[in-house]
Amino acid sequence: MAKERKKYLHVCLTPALIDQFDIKGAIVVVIDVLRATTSMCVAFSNGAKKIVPVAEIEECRTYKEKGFLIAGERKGEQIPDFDFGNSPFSFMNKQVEGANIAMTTTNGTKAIQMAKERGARDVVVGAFPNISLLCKWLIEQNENVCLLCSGWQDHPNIEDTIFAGAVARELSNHFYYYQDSALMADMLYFIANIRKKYFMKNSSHYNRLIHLNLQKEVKYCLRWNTHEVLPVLIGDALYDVSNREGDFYEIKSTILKEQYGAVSNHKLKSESLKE
Ligand code: 3SL
Repeated sequence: MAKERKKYLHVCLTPALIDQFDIKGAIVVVIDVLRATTSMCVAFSNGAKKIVPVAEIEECRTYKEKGFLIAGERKGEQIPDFDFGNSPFSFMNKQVEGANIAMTTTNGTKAIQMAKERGARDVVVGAFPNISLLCKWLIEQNENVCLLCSGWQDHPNIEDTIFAGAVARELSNHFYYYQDSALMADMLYFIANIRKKYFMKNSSHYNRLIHLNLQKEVKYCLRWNTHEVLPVLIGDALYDVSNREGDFYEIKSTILKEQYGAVSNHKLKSESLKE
């Protein structure tokens, strides 16, 4: 019997490069370590029902009338009149339990939308709090993977690249590195492990957040495996699929049925079996 080919692992260092990769049918992991994808993990771990990632502020605001809590940040600061900004600590809150949340951030939510629009099979959220569970799930899926670093306004950044490198290292026995960017991320992670403080302290977004007096948040975002959650985009919202019963396609179909109600089976099939 022919040996099955290993799947590819891409690392896309910034959303500006996304069209260099064929992500149709692949799993895209959106990474925004400081702080969007970390905050999403925290929100789910505190019981959020779903999170709708929205690129623009105005669109996010419209969700308030639909009974959602709205969260958003620009330049690191909470958007006035929103319920939350983008602090992981703000989602450690009773209000979050069972809540529907709409969220807009400078880079993270935009990257999620971009991956979806380009026909990814699945879009999943990655950050240090859920790194091990994420890697385990990616290995089980046996599908091409693209690690999409949100970066900062279309520029690569150190923290997302280091995280991509940590994931790449963990997956390296199971996947082919597709481009040098995967190897670059892997090497940066290796070097950063030796000089952790040097890399973080010289990163632009670290310094942006430190100027906003957010040292504690940065420290929190860099802790590994603090939240066993796996937020996956299903239809228009992220759901934590980590503790749902059944196989992944069953979970997707159930959630899509909830979203679309009695819409045609055809629609359901085309969404849930997108491969
Ligand atoms: O860019 C983003 O999506 C945010 O995570 C940036 S911030 O950390 O909230 O400034």
